[in-house]
Amino acid sequence: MKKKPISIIGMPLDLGQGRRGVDMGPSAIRYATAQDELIKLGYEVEDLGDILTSSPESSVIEHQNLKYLKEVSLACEQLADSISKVVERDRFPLVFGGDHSIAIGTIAGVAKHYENLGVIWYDAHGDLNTGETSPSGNIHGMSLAASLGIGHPALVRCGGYAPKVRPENVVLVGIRELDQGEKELIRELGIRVFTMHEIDRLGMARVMDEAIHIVSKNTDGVHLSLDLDGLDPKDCPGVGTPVPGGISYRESHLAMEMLAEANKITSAEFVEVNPILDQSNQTAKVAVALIGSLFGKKIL
Ligand code: HAR
Ligand code: MN
Ligand code: MN
Ligand code: MN
Repeated sequence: MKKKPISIIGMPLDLGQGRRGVDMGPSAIRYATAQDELIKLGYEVEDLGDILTSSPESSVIEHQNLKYLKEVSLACEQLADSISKVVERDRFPLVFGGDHSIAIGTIAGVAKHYENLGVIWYDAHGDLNTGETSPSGNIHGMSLAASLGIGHPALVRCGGYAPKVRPENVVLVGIRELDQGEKELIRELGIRVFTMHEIDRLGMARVMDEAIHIVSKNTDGVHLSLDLDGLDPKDCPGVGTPVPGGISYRESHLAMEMLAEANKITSAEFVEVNPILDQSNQTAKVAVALIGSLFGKKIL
């Protein structure tokens, strides 16, 4: 990866889901010395601090099928603004979450600077629900759909435009839990999904070769949206919605190393780190280790 200067932004939002603690994700990742890791790799790094977000105590749920819609969309608008300025300054935006609803803001800020943005969605979940299909009403399960232009206008139109990405430029990796409406949307849009089945069967190397090919084919930038629950809960226990049978620690490093080699990623976010549910900050440490590999760290 070319050593473009990096701007870190913390997004301590926890209103996109129901469990407390994910708002402390940015602190946990910083505490795991993310910035030092990048400096050691030769990058110039600035930390822009955290976006201001509302807390559950000061917010009310107005719609059970779109919980904290107003607060989430406002925070995402602010994140989109900050991200956009980082891209304008020709720096690499690196976001620490926060729950996965924040991807709505990150992608809104990035996508307006590219004709066609590719997206790698590394996750146990599809995050392809809408207020109509979601079993929970949690917006973190809707962020990829919103980025594709599907869902409530307050989410879909983040940054003042829609859609951000085209289905043919998106790949999902690590998927092992989808709701009925998500499965239907995947078929309808023809989105390429590498479930755990494909990872087991083809191996991570082939999956990532294909994934990189798809997201870089007709695109001029590629965003990596990495939900730590994509990894197996044995390696990443500090997440709000763990699903057994996930991507291994080593497979994840291989994926990041292959992305570094391909040199295509132009923005990234690491989300869903919940230190309250974690053991000794293990999940944040995994995030930082993966960030190292993504930015070119090699064993030898
Ligand atoms: N699909 C379920 C829902 O919409 C669970 C989503 C859990 N999501 C995340 N993001 N952790 O990947 O509620
Ligand atoms: Mn909070
Ligand atoms: Mn997710
Ligand atoms: Mn997930």
